[in-house]
Amino acid sequence: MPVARPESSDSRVIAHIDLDCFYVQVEQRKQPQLRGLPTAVVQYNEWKGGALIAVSYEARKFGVKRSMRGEEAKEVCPQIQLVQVPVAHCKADLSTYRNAGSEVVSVLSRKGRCERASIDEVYLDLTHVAETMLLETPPESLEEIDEEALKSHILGLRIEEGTDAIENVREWMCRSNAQHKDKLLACGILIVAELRRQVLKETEFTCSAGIAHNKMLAKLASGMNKPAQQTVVPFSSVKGLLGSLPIRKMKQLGGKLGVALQVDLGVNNVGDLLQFPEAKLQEHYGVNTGTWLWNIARGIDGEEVEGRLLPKSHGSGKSFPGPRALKTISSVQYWLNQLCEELNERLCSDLDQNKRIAHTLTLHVRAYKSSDTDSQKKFPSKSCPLRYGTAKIQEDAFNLFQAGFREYIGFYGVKTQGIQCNGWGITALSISASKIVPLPSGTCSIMKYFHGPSTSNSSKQLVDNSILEVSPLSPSGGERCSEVNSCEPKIEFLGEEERWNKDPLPVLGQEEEERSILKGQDPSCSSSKAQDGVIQETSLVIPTGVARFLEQNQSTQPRELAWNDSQVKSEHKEHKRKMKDKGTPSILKFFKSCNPSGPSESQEQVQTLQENGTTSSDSTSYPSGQRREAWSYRIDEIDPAVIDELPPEIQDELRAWMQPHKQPNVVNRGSIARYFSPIRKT
Ligand code: DCP
Repeated sequence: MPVARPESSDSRVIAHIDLDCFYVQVEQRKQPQLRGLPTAVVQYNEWKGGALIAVSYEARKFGVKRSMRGEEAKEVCPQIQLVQVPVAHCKADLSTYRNAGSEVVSVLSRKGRCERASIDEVYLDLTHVAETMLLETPPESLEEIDEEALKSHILGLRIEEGTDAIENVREWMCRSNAQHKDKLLACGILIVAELRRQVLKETEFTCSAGIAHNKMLAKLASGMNKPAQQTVVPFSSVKGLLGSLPIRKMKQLGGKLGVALQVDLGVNNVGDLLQFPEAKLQEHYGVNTGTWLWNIARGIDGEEVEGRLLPKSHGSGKSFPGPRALKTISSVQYWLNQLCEELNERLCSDLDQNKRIAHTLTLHVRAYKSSDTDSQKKFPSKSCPLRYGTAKIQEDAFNLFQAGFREYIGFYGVKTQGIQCNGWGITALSISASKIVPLPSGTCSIMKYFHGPSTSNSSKQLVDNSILEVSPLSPSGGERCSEVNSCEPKIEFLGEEERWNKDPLPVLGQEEEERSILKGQDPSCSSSKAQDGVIQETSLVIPTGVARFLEQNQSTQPRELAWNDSQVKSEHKEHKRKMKDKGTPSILKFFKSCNPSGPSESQEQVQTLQENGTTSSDSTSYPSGQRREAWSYRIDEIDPAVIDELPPEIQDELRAWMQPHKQPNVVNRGSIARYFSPIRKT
C-alpha cells in the first residue's frame, strides 16, 4: 500500500479504461451475428451448462449474472446465446482474449503513460498530454466539442431542471474561471473520448473510462457508468463520492481489513474513516496501513501509473471443485504437467516476442483435509528458481508440490497415509512464473536450452536447496484471490492468470467453483529470496562467449575454484538445516517410487522413513540426487572478453572471483551459477 502523502497529486490527469463485458465482445467480434443479442461466455466445463464468466449487457437486463451456470441463465433468459471459452491443455485457453486486450493496449498507449493493469484494463497518466492541450487548444477555444466527450458523467455536476445534460457538461468543460486542476480534467475528457473512439474504430470494442486526479478515483469512476461511457471525478466531488461508498467496495478493503474496519471502528462507508485521526488508524492497523487508510478517506492516492504494457508474471491454474478434487498424486502430477506445458508456451512466446525471461517458479495449491483437527491449515505455497523447458518446469513444479504436500499432510500423515488419498483432496492448482526481466543484452539464443533433457539431479537439488515458501495471501488475506490485488477482484476462480499489476497475488484461496480465468495481478512470491543462495544447475542465460567457453571446457577438470567437498557439505548441511526450519525437507524421501516424468499407480505407494531420517526404499527412490555434488568452474580459462558480456553485477562478482587468493565461498553463488553450466567434479 502506498504510504507517502503525495504533494499536488490533484493536478494529475489519470484515466482508467475498462473494456465492457470483454470476453463477450471478443466472441461477438468473432461471430458478428451475436451482436446485440443476450450473450454469455461460459467456462468450457459442461456441468449444468458451464459457469458464466462474462455476460453481455443485453443479457444482464434479463437478470443473467456472472455467478450463474448456463442452465440457470437459460431459465431467466431462454434466448441467451452461450459461447464456450476456447480450450487447450484440457483447460480454458485465454490467448484470444489476451491478444484482443493487447490490441486495445496498443491503441491506448499512443497517449500518455500506459499501464496494462489486467487482461482488459488500462491506466493512463495523461497529465502531460492534458497540460499541452490546455496550453494549445483548451476546450473553450474549440468551435465544436466532441459529442462523446459531452456525454461524459461529471460527478457532482448539478443538471438544472429543464436543461440539457450535454449543455451542462459543455459549460463545465469550458468555464474560463475554473480551477486549473478542473481545466486539466476537462482536457482529459476530450483526450479519453477520442481514445475510446479510436479503440472502437480499430478493434470494434467498446470501453468505459474513469477520469480523475489519481488511479484510485479513476478506477472507482470507470465502473460507475457502463457500458461505453465515461465518468469524471472533479476534486470537489471526492468527498461526496467516498462519503457514500461502502468500505468493502474500495480496492484492498474487500477482505479482512474491510471487515476489521467494520468490526473495530464501525466504519461502513469510506467517508466514515474521516473521523479518525491518523494516529488512531495507525494504532489499530500499523503505521503504513493507518496512513494509507487516512489517505484514501480523503481521496488521496499517490500511486504512479507505471509505464508497463506487459504482464509482471504468467500463470496457469485450474480448480477441481467438489467431487472433482484430485485425490491421487498421479492425478496431481498429470494436471501439473498440463499447466506447466501451458506456462512454458507463454514463457517461450514472451521470450520470443518481448525478449523477457522469468526467474521464479511458484506453485499455489488449495487443498482440504477432512480427517484432521487442523483442517483450516493452508497448503503452503512454494517457489524456486525457474528453469526453462517444459520437462524441467514440470519436474520442478512437481517437486514444489511434494515439498508443500509433506508440510501440509505432516510427517505423521505422510508416513501413515502415504500418497493414496486418505482424507485429503486438491481443489486447485496454479503455477506461475514471475520476476520477469529483459534478457540481458549480448545474450545468445537460449532456445536450445529449452529442449535439453530434464536434469533430475538438479531438480532434486532444487528440492533440497532452493524451494522457498511464499506468502499465500496479501495483508488483507483470506479474500478471493484477485481481491488482494490492486486491480480489484476479477476472478471467480482462477484457472489461468496473467498478472499485470504490482501487488502480490495469492493465486489460490477462494471457495467458488472453477470459474477459471482471471484478470490482473501479481504473484506473491517472495521471489527475490528464491534467487538467493541457490545453486542452479541449469544455464538459464548463456552469454555467447561463455557458451563457447563452456563448450570447450565441459569435459576438462577444474583446477581452481572447485568448491571442495567439505565446503559443499557444510553449506549443504546449513541449507538443509534452514530448510528443515522452514519445514520443507525433500518429500522425495517419502515418495521413492514417484517418478516425476509420468504418473502410475505404482507410484502411489508410501515409503517409510527410517529412524535416522534416510529413506528406506526397495526400488529407485533418490540415489545420487540426495548427495550434493561439488561444482567447479575453470576460471583460469575464461576469456576476459566474455566477462564484458555479462550483466554488470555478475561482472564484478566474477572479477572478484578471479582475484588471486579469493576463496569461492565468499561468492554469492546463487547469481553466478545462473550463468555457467557447472562441471561436475569427478
Ligand atoms: N473474467 C473471468 N472470470 C471472472 C471475472 C472476469 O474470466 N470471474 C473475465 C471475463 C470478463 C473479463 O475477465 O469478460 C473482464 O472482467 P470484468 O470484471 O471487467 O467484467 P466484464 O468485462 O465481463 O464486464 P464489465 O463490463 O462489467 O466490466
